[in-house]
Amino acid sequence: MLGWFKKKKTAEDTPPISLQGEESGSAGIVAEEEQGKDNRKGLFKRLQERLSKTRDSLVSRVDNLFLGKKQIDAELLDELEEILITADLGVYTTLDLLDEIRAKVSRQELKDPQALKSALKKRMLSFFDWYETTEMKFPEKGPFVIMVVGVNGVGKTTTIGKMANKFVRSGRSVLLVAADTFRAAAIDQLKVWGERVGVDVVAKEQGADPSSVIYDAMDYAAPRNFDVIIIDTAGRLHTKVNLMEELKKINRVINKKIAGAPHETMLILDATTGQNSISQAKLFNEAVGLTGLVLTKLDGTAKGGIVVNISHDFKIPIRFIGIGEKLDDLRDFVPHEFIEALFANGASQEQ
Ligand SMILES: Nc1nc2c(ncn2[C@@H]2O[C@H](COP(=O)(O)OP(=O)(O)OP(=O)(O)O)[C@@H](O)[C@H]2O)c(=O)[nH]1
Ligand SMILES: [Mg+2]
Repeated sequence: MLGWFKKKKTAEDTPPISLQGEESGSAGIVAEEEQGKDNRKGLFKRLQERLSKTRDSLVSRVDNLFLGKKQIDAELLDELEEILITADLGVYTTLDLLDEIRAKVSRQELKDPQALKSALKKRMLSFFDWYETTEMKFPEKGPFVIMVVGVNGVGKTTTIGKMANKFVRSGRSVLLVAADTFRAAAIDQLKVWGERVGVDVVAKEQGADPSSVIYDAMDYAAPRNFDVIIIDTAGRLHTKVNLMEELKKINRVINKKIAGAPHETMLILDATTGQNSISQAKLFNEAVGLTGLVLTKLDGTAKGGIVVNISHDFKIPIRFIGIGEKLDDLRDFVPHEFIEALFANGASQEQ
């Protein structure tokens, strides 16, 4: 099985590069040879730090629930419910989580805060059980085409830059396509990312038909054997029917040029918008059939519980999470690492 972001030469039988392929600390990109266990620890620590707002609003508050209390009673469970909803786990996910907790409490299986936190963590993790088979794979032949969609300002272009960087560092050649022709600044922004990462960008003038940019890009790509083509699209409100129709058209054009493409239709969601991202995921999925999600800005929000909520409500894999504005602030989403980082400062450390 071909792993994702794997060095081409080590393509078979090794786990995906995932977090090991990233840089640590603020010094920027470091040589891959220096990366090992220590680096992994550093990366985990950074993830933990970047999720601190959510941890404070969720796990630390759960800890505080027990101050001055010796047992788990109905009042405490009501408070827990409120905490989970406030951290944006959503009503249904929260109820689902608490159903099991309540049953365990009534069976006297949960008697102290430790046990309760541990049960919460396990149950949250179980919402990601279906993740086993979701790894992205390159097509047998031709480029892997990713179309990136989302509402305005969620971090599409930034995520594309960071993703391109990941691909390049894992030995892939990348082409970026500026199909967001709505603003001149959007085109320039993608070009800047292209320069930064050292990859080609196909762009036309502001106001050009996005589909025509895609035609040009595919013609440009055809003789050049790119491994990955990433298409930036204009931010659009998920509730605007005509804009969603435009996306469908772009989709058709891509498919006409490369059969089976786009292989990945990736929705970028801004985690700070909390529950609104649920309706964004729903409507974009209905319009263009999503194959992957990215949750950005997890560093700036106490509402990181949305990650758990999304996985509970949609069986669309979260490919990456954004935990900052820098090039290396895009992480592969690894459910157990995420949950572990959320709970890491608390006393509950077991899996
Ligand atoms: N803190 C933080 N900021 C982020 C993250 N991802 C993106 N941003 C910031 O979010 C802002 C918007 O990012 P863009 O990439 O321009 O968003 P966009 O979706 O392309 O926006 P439009 O093209 O206008 O729809 C920028 O200031 C980014 O630096 C993240 O993971 N964390
Ligand atoms: Mg953009």
